Amino acid sequence: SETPQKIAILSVYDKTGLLDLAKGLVKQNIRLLASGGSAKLIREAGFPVEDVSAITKAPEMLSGRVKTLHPAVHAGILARNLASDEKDLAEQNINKVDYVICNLYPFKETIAKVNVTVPEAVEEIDIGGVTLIRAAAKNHSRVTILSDPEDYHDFLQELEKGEVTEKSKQLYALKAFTHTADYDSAISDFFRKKYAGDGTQQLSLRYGANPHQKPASAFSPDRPLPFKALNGSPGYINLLDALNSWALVKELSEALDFPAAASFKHVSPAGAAIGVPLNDVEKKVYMVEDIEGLDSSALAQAYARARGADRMSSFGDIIALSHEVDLPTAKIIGKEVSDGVVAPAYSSEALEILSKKKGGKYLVLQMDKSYTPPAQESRTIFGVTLAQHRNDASITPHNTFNTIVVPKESAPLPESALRDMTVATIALKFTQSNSVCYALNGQVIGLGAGQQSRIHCTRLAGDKADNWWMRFHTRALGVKWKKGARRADKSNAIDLLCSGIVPEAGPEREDWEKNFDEVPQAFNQEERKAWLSKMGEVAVSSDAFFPFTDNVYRVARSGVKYIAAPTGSQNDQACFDVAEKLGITFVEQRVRLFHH
Ligand code: 93A
Repeated sequence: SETPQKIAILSVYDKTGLLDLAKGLVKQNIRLLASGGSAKLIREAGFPVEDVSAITKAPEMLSGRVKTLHPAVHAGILARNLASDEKDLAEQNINKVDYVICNLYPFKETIAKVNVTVPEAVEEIDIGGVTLIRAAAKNHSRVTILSDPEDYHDFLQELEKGEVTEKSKQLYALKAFTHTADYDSAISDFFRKKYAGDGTQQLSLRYGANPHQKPASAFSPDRPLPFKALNGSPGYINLLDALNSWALVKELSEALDFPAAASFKHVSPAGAAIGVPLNDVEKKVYMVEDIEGLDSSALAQAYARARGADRMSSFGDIIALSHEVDLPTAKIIGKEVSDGVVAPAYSSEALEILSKKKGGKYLVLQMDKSYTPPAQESRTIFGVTLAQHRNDASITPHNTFNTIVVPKESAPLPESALRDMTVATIALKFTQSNSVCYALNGQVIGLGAGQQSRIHCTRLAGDKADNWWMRFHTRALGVKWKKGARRADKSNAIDLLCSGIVPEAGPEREDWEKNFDEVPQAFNQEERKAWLSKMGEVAVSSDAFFPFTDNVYRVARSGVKYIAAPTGSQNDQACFDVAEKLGITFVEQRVRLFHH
């Protein structure tokens, strides 16, 4: 039997290239059916074309809202080369459609106009076109869908040679699906801003990472945002810090079944801790001796430790707290320079104190405690989308640190070591890589982030741990401050003293001396060495393996007794040997924890 005449349906908003395409189709003896405007243009150019209504036997209605939506069109497109489909078509006297050419109403262009109203936007939501495109794309094993005028030329060339290849049909279908997906996300973006842009699902941000990066926003495409601003409004980097630090304290608190706190800066922790009770010396070093109710709040003690670890880095932090914020915790925060806090709840007195900070602009975020992020996460770098499974590896004291490599005949690890390895390792999971973390007493004492070389990281973190320990030296504890010295100035002055870089003579020295009533004597090498040699029982964790033994030698100088690290380096054995020689227990931690 004679092959039936092929049919093309044309319905395009963007009429670029339409006449050349019509000409090429007619040349191949293809029957053209088109919607109102498309048909008119083709007809006026002198090519044979019928209105879609010729097959639907129904007029375009509702001012064009219904043009191509009809079984005669969609059964013609969707029918397969199956006997049952053929039978259905024959019964209804419908012909198969072979080519669909369609592009959509200009929704994006319309909403880009200033002050566009919802009714104006609504009129530009294409229904029939999307249906044409999706139907044809669905049936791409038989039907060709052209949704981009750029493709007309190549399509016609293929057609002149015979038929459109399978591969081309697949690529046109892929483009079609992408086109409708992009179109639909523009529509949902528009309505999310209109109907849930009050922070429930969409939040406008002042700017992105930098003030010139506008516009900026945070949104959740498929559900409400998991946080609410109770005070202040978050910036882009605030949210990077808040979401990462919240994840950290949630995990840490669950892993050790204790309230946890973190102090974040530039998307890495400056400190993180659980609320191990503080002794009087610690209270002094962490500048919390005068906080009422401190001893009865594990959360406050956790934050005192997180903030106290590296006071320099914590200046202007974003704080995460695992439990409802109470008065003692709010009182500590009230004294510090900080940008914001995220927690699952706030007592009313705590919220009152926090809301007054920074002239009333202090950021207070309430996090939905039960929120679990989707398994898949993605982001765009230089226009390219990267997608991965979220890092949901679980780190727990009793499952993660079971493999003791050296010493061979090791006693079980003390609970305190397991706790500190857990603190250090969970902190690393949320630290920009490379990262190395030293921990003691349930808190981070030194963390090196974002170094390209591991040994630099190990040194940086170790130097911070040393500095932390020097702050417990009687001379540092006994410093006589000038009356009225501010907390931040004290932290800076102590840092110079404890890092062993007290300025010699000159204006910097004079500035430093201004902080004191009695200028403390700088530590000499022997004093430092003697005091640092008293540091012990420290745990260190690394986000990836130690490539060289230098790391093991370095950690040993900062009181490390326990190393938790992934293995896989060519120098594994050499690292184990050095650890053993130095009396360090080396625990294999099987999960690599790069974070970027
Ligand atoms: O309002 S619609 O969603 N209803 C329809 O049935 C329909 N069919 C095609 N819009 C519809 N279209 C769209 O009309 C196409 O996607 C295309 O953008 C436009 C082409 O209209 P015309 O051929 O009248 O210029």
